[in-house]
Amino acid sequence: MSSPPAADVTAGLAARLTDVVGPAHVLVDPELRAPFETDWTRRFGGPALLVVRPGSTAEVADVVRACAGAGVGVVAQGGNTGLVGGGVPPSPGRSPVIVLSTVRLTGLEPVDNAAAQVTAGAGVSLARLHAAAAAAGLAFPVDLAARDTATVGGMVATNAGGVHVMRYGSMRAQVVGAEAVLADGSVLSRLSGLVKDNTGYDLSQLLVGSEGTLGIVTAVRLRLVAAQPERVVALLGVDSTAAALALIDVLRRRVEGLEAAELFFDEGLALVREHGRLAAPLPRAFRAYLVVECGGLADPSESLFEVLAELDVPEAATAVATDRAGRASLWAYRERHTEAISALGVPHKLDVTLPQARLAEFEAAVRAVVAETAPGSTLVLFGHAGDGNLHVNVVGPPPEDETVDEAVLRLVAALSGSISAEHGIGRAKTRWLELSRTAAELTAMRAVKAALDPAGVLNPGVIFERV
Ligand code: FAD
Ligand code: 2HG
Ligand code: ZN
Repeated sequence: MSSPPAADVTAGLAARLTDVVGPAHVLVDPELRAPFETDWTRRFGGPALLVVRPGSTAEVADVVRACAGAGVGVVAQGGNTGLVGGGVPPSPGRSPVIVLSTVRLTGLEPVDNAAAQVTAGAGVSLARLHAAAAAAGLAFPVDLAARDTATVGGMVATNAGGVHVMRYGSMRAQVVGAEAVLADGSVLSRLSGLVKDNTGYDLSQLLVGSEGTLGIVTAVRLRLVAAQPERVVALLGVDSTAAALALIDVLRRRVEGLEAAELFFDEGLALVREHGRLAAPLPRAFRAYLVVECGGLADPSESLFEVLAELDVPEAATAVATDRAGRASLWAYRERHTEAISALGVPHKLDVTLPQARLAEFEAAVRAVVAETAPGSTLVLFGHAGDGNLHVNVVGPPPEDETVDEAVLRLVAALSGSISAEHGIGRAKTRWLELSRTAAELTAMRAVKAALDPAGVLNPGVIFERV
């Protein structure tokens, strides 16, 4: 993008956008803009010329056209729960942008029972989608702790994962089609719900994981699954990551309806307990903990208990719940890690995947690397062990000091992992993209970006520092 526009460009753009969406939905006042300008972690953000809240796909298209014409970038924002700074403006002094909030794109069509699908506006929250699917006797299988605020559009744009990937896949696996506005204001609409449709490139899937850099998603057609009303959650104490992985290996093969296998450690548990004033989950302490969940049409707990008994998992290492409240209280020990860490300070978040067989090796190595590169900091590890995905959180180094980030991501690359499992590259990891992508892949990715957004209007500085 060109150099920063003069104040009259902002005023002109505000007037033009007011014509499109009405005065109530163009926010120029710094106080009104503020919540849209800083990310959830408080580590990323910067000023937007203004925030605009279009109410329809046609309005989104007009907004994008007006911004492209004025040489101003567009940062799409849903629930602003993203953890890599992709949904907020860049730090001051970068190319000028506006924030396009999808908060008004909340249309939710009735569930199509014949197809087991639903069409949702980009601004629909995950919790609302869950409720709509449940009311129709179905389920939307992606779940994550930010469910009340994270939006369908943001989840598609980041290819969100969450706690059920091992059974149902990530967001990508649920997307049948999408509607989106491209950088030139044209509209792609693939919402008919055809499951089989081999008519060339799958443009809807291209948008999945594109983090607002290829198009503004305005609506999505999503696959639903059979509800699994009978559920059991077990919190299991184990002595090491290797023991946790060995347990997952058996559960995956022997237990019906295994949906989640989530790992955390004693230091994370202590933090969560203190933050949430929670009692100890088990009669004695362990080095590591696994939360597993199974769902089925019939009660899956017998199958789980049988395997745990065969494996001689002691009673003192097992807490189990089948009722809704009990299940939620066991999940709280895992789900509340993110908020407990944020209460300590602004975290460095490194969301990484390793080949499953190297996860235990990584756990030991990352502890050593963090101790060496960020001495005195607090390290909290947890994550989706069933997918080889660990969340490395380091609190202590100032937000702009990237020494520990660099060291951890280089370790991940050396162990053949990925520097982003589920949160994306955003603004946080652009420097290290080549650790996980070959030169040929980067050239192809840049070619896609250049073809769809040659002027770099959509989310400049996200995924690629420069196109
Ligand atoms: P935002 O934060 O608003 O935006 C995220 C990215 O998507 C940005 O690049 C933005 O530009 C782009 N974007 C947003 N809307 C659109 C749109 N309509 N069109 C195009 N681009 C768009 N993530 C996981 O994967 N798994 C988890 O388990 C998980 N748990 C979390 C728990 C907590 C407590 C928190 C705070 C976050 C968690 N996250 C998790 C991260 C976050 O919730 C997801 O990344 C989610 O997909 C972001 O949705 P959002 O609507 O908040 O998007
Ligand atoms: C989770 O799995 C989220 O809870 C957040 O992906 C991870 O806070 C984090 O690092
Ligand atoms: Zn996660």
